[in-house]
Amino acid sequence: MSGGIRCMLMRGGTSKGAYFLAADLPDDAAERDDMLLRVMGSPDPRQIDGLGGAHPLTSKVAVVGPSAGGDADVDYLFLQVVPDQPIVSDRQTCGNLLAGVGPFAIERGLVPVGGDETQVRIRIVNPTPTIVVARVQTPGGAVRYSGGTEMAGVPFPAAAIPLDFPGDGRLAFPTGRLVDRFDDTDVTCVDAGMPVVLMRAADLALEGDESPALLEANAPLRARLERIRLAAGAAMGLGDVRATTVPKLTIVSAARAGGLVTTRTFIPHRVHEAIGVLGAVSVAVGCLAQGTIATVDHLAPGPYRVEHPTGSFDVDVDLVGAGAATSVARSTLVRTARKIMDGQVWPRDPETPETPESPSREGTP
Ligand code: NQM
Repeated sequence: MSGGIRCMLMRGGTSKGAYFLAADLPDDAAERDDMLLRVMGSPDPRQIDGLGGAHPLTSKVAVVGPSAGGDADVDYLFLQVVPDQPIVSDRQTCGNLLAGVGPFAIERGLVPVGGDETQVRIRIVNPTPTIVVARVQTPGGAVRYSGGTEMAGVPFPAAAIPLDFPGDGRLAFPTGRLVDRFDDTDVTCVDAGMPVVLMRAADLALEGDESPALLEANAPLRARLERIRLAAGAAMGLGDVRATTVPKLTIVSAARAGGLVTTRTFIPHRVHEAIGVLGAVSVAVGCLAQGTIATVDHLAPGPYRVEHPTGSFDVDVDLVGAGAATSVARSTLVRTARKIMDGQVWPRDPETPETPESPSREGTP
């Protein structure tokens, strides 16, 4: 494929990514991933030769097409393009890019406009199929991006896009236990859409409100967290997670601003400036269930405010069952998204050799 490829660049929640129609990409996954590395400018920590923004949160791809099943309008495949390594991973989804999928599907004519609000039923195909309904504002027959909804981590308000997740009956604690112990640390492994390992800040000799930069600079902490992550990943049924971006690691401590909990999240090596969408749902579930390392007692009804480095994220979630048999009955949250650019992108030539002085690929997703 030597020509340009149709592509829309969008901010989805607190992330940014390239959105493609599935039909515009190679069918073969290996061919597609190789092309996406060349589109995004990987492997290179600066991604200077591509669309990627030199951070995992701005090096993302959404692939959208008509749904294969009858119960959704479109299928959404998320791909994490690792900035500094030649890795494209489909092992996680992204609830932030998900916010842009409804608008993108309408813009590309996959879903007809349905009045002032268009509901788009989206099947998240990776890692486990789940259906979510996005409510997109479409006054006058066109997607409205501007509006007054503020989101921590995005300095400019925009039109709200509520996302409704019906429960799917999946158990939220994949090890079958509410508390596990890895590397002499008590953890809770939870997965309510994003596999996350919860740890108490005090157990890691932290306060819990350290800055992302300070946490990323703490090499002994990072080494310990990686040992915990590898053990937890295997226990959660994710296999060998060395080269994958899941599970995430969230350090929890008491809320500072009247919310549910304070969080700092490794995704899994860089520290999130905020928190992922399904990551926040998983954290909330870990706090609401009794008997985990993060249980918060005496809760008022939701929505629950998950505090993070740049503000907070409101998650509305209802649980069914108790203990290791807990699952999510439903959850709802609100994001915003914005179309930034629509056009064609030119991947670098597959024959282009890397120059010997090109930056080191040492690094992690
Ligand atoms: O948890 C970052 C993000 C995410 C993922 C990450 C996300 C989610 O903020 O649903 O949105 O954890 O890699 O985009």
